[in-house]
Amino acid sequence: MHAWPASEVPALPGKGRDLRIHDTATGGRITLDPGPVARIYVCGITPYDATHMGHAATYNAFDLVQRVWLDTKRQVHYVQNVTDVDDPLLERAVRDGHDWTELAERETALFREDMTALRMLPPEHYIGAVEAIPGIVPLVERLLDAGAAYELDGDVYFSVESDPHFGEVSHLDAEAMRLLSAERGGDPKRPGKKNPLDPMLWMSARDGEPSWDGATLGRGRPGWHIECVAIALDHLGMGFDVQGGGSDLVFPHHEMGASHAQALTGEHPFARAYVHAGMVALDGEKMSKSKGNLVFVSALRRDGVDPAAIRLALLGHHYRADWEWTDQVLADAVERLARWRAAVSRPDGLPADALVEEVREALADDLDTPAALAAVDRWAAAQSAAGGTDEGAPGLVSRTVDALLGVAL
Ligand code: 5CA
Ligand code: ZN
Repeated sequence: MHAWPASEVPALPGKGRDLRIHDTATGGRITLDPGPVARIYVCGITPYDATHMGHAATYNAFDLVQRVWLDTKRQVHYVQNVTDVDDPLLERAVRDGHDWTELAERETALFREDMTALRMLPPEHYIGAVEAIPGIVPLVERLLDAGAAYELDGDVYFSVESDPHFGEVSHLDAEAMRLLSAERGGDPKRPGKKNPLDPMLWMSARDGEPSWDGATLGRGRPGWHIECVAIALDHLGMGFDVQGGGSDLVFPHHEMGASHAQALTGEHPFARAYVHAGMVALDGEKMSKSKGNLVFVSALRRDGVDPAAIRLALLGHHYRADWEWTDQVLADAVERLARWRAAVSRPDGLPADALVEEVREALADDLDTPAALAAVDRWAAAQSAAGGTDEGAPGLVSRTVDALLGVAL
């Protein structure tokens, strides 16, 4: 499917730094060393409701990863999926009496608008689960042939024991895995499974639900993890640089995805770094479509909030932190945006070469956006207090904030 229009990324003088980022699998910070073309896969939305601030915060983090890479003069090969058929989407469509395809199309269209407004760079390949099905079926057949999958009453399950590296993304113990599996789309209690954690690869057609031709698998629809594996392997191959998503995807989604890919190819690792954003909460609970405690990007836009202020509100928190959305968070961002705009709209100003390097260094240091914002705050405060004579400075600051933080002043 099509993605959304790309906003221009201004080129800055000099060159950015290599990104040091926290990798969930190793539990520490690693320096990414992509080649001339960096490869990133970011898990996309399940389009049954509008983009909320939690989604926006997660996509903001991975947009910054790309902006740092672009600043090192690399190309970026970026792939994102849309889980446009899955249980929660079908359940919502039934609950509201909507056609599931129309629901998915409508919410995906709104997501594109939100991403465009927030100046998130679009993926080169934006792929829906439904359009990936012809590529998923042969992968499931291969896993069956290799003995890494088995059939249970017409459904096909992946055997976690087939991957010697299973567990190396999340490092959770079996009990924690069982609890999270039950919470996040798995079925650990289903009788007949070889291991309660084994996830479904192919679900045979159910009455009243959509299904597709699965060749030797029979009619059905794909499991969730194999969807992202098929899309990532097709467009990026093994050993790509970053797989990204929120921390609720560490287990089972990213653990299972890594195992599927490793069992399929005999290679390790699937991704060189697994990077996870913290959870945004509202009223003390994780913002989630299933709970309904949501602040939507589109609703704020409709209320006339400048998308640049929304983006600054996200940037004010470290991407790995769990944080709470409040009216005050937005009010602070609106006020900061006004201060920055006033500072860059003076005809000349304080030299900003050092600021460019400070912002670069902050982002290269595990995307430390609070430090990057503090550096711009300092320049803006000094500029407002004293001003300067460097004619190029305001333009350089606004290009820096645009190129590295995605905020148009
Ligand atoms: N379609 C799958 C991924 S393949 C999915 O998780 N979709 S989602 O719509 O539920 O979430 C999209 C992205 O937003 C995921 O990376 C998820 O981790 C992230 N996300 C969801 N809720 C929050 C939240 N409250 N805070 C931060 N990120 C969140
Ligand atoms: Zn995914």
